[in-house]
Amino acid sequence: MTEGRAPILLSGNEAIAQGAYEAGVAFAAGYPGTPSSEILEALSRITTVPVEWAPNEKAALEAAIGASLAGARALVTMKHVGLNVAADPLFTAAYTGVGGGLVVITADDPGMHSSQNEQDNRHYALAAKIPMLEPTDSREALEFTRSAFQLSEQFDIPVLVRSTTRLSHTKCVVEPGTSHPVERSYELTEDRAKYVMIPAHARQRHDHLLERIARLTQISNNDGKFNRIEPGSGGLGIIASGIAYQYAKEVAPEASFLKIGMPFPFPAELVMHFAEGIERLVVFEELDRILEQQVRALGLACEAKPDAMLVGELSLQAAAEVILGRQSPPMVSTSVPPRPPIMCAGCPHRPVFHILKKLKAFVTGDIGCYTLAVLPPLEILQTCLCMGAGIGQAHGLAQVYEGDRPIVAVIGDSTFIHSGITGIINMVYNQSTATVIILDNRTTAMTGGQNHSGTGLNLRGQPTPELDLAEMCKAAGVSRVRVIDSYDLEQLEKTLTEETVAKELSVIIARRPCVLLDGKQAGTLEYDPERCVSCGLCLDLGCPALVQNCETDERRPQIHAALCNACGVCVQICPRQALKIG
Ligand SMILES: Cc1ncc(C[n+]2csc(CCOP(=O)(O)OP(=O)(O)O)c2C)c(N)n1
Repeated sequence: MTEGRAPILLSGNEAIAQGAYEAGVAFAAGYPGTPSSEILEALSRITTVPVEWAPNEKAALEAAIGASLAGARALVTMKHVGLNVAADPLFTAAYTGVGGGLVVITADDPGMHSSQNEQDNRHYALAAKIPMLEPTDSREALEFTRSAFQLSEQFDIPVLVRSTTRLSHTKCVVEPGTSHPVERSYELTEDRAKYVMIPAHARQRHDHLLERIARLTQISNNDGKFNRIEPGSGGLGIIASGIAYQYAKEVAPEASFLKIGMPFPFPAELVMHFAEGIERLVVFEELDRILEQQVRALGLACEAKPDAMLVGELSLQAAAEVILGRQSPPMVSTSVPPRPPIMCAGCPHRPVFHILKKLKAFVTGDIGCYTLAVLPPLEILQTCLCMGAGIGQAHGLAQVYEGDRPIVAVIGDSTFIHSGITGIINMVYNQSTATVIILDNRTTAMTGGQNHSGTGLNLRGQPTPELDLAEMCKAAGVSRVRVIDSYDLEQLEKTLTEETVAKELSVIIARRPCVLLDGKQAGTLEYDPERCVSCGLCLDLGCPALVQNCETDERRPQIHAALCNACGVCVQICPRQALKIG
């Protein structure tokens, strides 16, 4: 990604970063989350301005609002569910408006490739009264992001840019431009009527917001840049946005299109104009019926997808079915062997779950690599709702459950920093008896290994003060805090047994760097078939480096030497020393 006009291949995420760079972004913050994570990483490679991982999306947005207050152009990135976390400042930022342009990227995940739900964040634009731009490819991702900063300043309002997984991760040719640093000095602005949202000020700002949205509606109807009519031949007219537009265009290139690049404010006049002379109007959009409902509310008859397509991604087949009324065979062979996600060989989370299983604990979970403990053969995770929820759930369970099973919450280090500490404060305050295990693998592994406040390194990998999770829990009032090595099975079992029987809150920090950070341990795993009694205990770990030997019906392991990281956990489990690190 360089300056100049030579066309290059960029993913949607890289194009968003390039657009922000070209707009002269002066501050960027976010929290990782697929499919958005690469935006800040790409931006950090092409600019020297502050580009930061925040502990969560709310903190990221608030920091960007601060930079914008001083007149700086500021970018915030997050995945769709991140906007739930950031929604509180977002809604009121629509009232206050901005100083420098403020652009919020929401990367949605239709089909839930890597998410716990597939909410359609276009709803946020309507609910918060914030304009939204929705590009259909990398070229538009760049242009729309650049334009979003201008719109934000022109209309004194944050601007949402919505991407989806297909757009974020698909590469196409774009022509990058040069950066245009904004010529302004950043000042401390005193404007309490605009920025202090006491009810008396907020009422006025709400009126002002409606007036700003009315002016933005003119852009939405008339600008031609975001929402535009592409005349075709015949009587078929298609209203489409985002990636759905690409599918529709491919199956019906002759149709007339109203391409929606700004779904909010909705271009009602343009839609009415488009519908004139159209014999058959079809709305084609991914996830919820947001455009369709607004088209129908204008009294226009239209066709749209069946309910079955409210779930998951659309496709060329879906477009053919809805627009052409015909079933078509898949354009790409789908006979790819399934490859279910699995914790890596040597993952330090695995031994913790092995012991929890032994203790028959009821484990409330959270989101991260460790969520995979829900799958066979571990099958021990009982809940996964949203970041931080496992701690709250364990507390609630422990307050009412009177049986013998230990109640244990597991949470990753990044997730703990994101939203775990309030749960701990709640547990201390309300005298919980549950156990919390922080699975501290020194990274945000699930989303690609990003640094966070606990790693001692910032987004660019430079040293920065390291948050001490144990001290943080002690400061919150937890008296039983223990730090152990996740690979040390004996210590793990002893500690977990002691802490789960204790009738008070304990926090155990199970620490060991992610294997993808730390690499292979010294030595090579060796197997002695003479000693093996086929108990299968090693196989029950579910390590991909140890699979059942298919040449026998007995539960004997076979070592995948190329995968094994020589963590030695299976060696500690084997009761007959049939496995050893040589
Ligand atoms: C609100 C929200 N933001 C971001 C994400 C994306 N995400 C899922 S898990 C996770 C953190 C994983 O890191 P950690 O808790 O340290 O566990 P690890 O994967 O390292 O085991 C992130 C950022 C999300 N699901 N929800």
